[in-house]
Amino acid sequence: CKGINGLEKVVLREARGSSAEVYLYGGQVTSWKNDHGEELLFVSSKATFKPPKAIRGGIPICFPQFSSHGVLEQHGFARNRSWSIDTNPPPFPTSSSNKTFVDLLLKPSEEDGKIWPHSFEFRLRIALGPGGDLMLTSRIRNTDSKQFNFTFAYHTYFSVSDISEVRVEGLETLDYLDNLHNRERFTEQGDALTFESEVDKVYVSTPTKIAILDHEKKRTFVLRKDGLPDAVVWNPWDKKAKAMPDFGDDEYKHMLCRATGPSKGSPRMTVLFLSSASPNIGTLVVSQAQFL
Ligand code: TA6
Repeated sequence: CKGINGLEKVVLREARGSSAEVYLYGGQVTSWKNDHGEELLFVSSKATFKPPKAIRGGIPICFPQFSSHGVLEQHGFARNRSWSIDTNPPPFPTSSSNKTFVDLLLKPSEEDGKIWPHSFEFRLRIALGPGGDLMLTSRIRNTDSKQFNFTFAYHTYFSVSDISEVRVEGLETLDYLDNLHNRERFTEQGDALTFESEVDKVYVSTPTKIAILDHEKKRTFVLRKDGLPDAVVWNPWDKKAKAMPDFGDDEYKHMLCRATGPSKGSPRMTVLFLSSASPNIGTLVVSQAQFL
């Protein structure tokens, strides 16, 4: 069906009520709701939904280049191309056939071939499990015999109530490259991560399970991943948020309103998060649950 600005989108609905919304522009998940109808992903109210700019929020796909590590535009071009729906997708293995899913495909145009001369087919499967889990699987196939390298990430923006009330578990004691310090390598301390200023870190060799705990909403996101060794944690904080045209001052005020406790004034936003890697299969499963 049609989404914002007439852009095409697909809506997945699962029997118990959870849902996901996917824009063909960017192959981007822009909404994921649990069976109470609560939105779990963050999309900026200033997101433009206008090509050629990528949609600010949800789950942008960074490919064939993550970040600015290469000659392409930041995070590659997949997030601002129109993907197509595969109307005859290969089935799921029978063990997990009870999923609602859509397969999107991206093939390079002639123009893409000029900036990145490689032939490929990118299949992105977006599935909702019976419990409302969201599962993304990427398969990047070389369609000729010329080798290529790429980097890739699901650049997931999670919605949290108040960033100062959030903890991330699973990254403690790991090494990370700090983008705010010339990608210098440091080692994380022994405690779960908390947030009180701008963060932009790439954790290396992370475990397959990472958890995000939102104490105010009493919600845990559990991320399980495969073929995605690194994890990026980013929050622009107040100054950078203001400098982003598609991020919105009003959101920042709203954040201020909601901020409580010692980190008063900290942005309520997302932990933007996720994983980057170079193998040709990357699966991410995100589930969420309330805790008492
Ligand atoms: O993953 C973190 C990061 O690379 C940051 O350095 C930050 O600038 C961000 O992604 C957002 O990038 P974008 O191109 O979407 O503005």
